[in-house]
Amino acid sequence: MPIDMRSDTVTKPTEAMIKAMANAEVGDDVFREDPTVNRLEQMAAERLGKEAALFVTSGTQGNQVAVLTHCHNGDEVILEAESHLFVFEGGALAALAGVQTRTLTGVRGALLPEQVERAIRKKDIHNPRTTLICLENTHNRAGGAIITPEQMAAVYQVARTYGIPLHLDGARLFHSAVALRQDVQVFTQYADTVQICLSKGLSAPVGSLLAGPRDYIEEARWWRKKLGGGMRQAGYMAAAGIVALTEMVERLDEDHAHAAMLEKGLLQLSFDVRPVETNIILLDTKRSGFTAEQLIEKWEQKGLYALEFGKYVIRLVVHRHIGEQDVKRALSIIESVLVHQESTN
Ligand code: TLP
Repeated sequence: MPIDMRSDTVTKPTEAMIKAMANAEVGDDVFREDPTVNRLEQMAAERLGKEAALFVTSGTQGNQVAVLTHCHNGDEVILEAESHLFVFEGGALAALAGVQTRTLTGVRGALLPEQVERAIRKKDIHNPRTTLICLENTHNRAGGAIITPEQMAAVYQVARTYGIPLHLDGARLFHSAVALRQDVQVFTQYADTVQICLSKGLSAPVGSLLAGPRDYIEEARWWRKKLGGGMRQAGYMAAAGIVALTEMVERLDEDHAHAAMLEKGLLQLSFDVRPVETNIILLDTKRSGFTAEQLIEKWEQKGLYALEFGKYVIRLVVHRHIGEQDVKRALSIIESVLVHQESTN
C-alpha cells in the first residue's frame, strides 16, 4: 500500500459514516425537506456559534458563496497573499464575484491588524470599496499554521471599527482548536462568517458548511442554488458529515502527534522544515540537491506520495490513514533516496 501524504482529502469514510449514510432519512433539500441536511446545518450552526449554516458541496463553493453573499462586483477584498481563496480557487474571486483582491503578506499566514487597517480603502470617488476581510485557519500554504484567537481578535477589532465583515476560511479550523485545546467558538467569535470542511481530516466523503447570521445564510442559499449547488437527497452526504462533527474532531490530536514524529525524523535527515503546528508539513528540498518535483518522483517510485508546493517545497499531510508505522516507512523511503544520492555523487 502506498503512503498517501498528498492531502487529508484522501481520507475515506469510516464504518460509522457508511452505516449512517445507508440509514439516512432523506428528502429534497432544495425544498428544504431533507431532515438529515437540516440536522447537520443546525448542528454546525450551534457548534460554530452562529445563527444558521448551509451545507455546500466543497470548501471552494463555501468560500465563493461567502464572498458572493458579502460583496458586490468591483468591491475590494483584503486577504492573505498565500490564502487558498486567492491561490487555489481558479481565479473564482474575479470570475464569479467580480471582486478585486488586496493581498497582504502575513506572518506565518497571520495578518497583522495595522497592516489590515492600512489596506482598508478610504471613502473616495477614486477608490473601490473594501467590503470583506478574509482569514484562513489553519493556514494551508503557511504549513498548517494556527492563527491564534488573539491574532484573530486583533484583526476582527479592526474589521468592527470599520464595519467590514470578516470571513474565515476554516477548512481546517478544528485542527487549530484541537491543537490549542480550545473550543472552536473561541476562534469563530472573531468571524462574521465561517466555512469549515468535513471532507479533509474529518474523513467525510463530501461537503463543507458555511455558517453566519440567519439573513446572510438565506442569501447564501440563493447564491448556492445559482452556482448549481442545490443538491436534492443530500442527506446521504450530510449523514456522514454528522458523524464527522460528532466523532472525528478529537482524534485530530493523533494526526498532530504523527506529524510531529515526521517533523522530528525529517530534521534528523537535515531537511529544513517549517515548524509543524498541526497536520501539515512543508519541507525545503534545497539541501538535498533535488527539486521538489525530482524528489516527489523518486519517493513515488518507492510508494510515498506528496505534493509540490513550490520549486523546492514539498507538502506532506498526515491524516487518519497514516499511522506510526507509515511515518517510519515514509522516513525510511526519504532516507533511502538521500543515501542513494550521496552514493552516486
Ligand atoms: N485544499 C486542498 C487543495 O486545494 C490544495 C488541500 O489538499 O489542502 N480552504 C483551504 C484552506 C483548503 O486547504 C482547501 C482545500 C479549500 C479551502 C477548498 O476545499 P475543497 O477542496 O473542498 O474545495
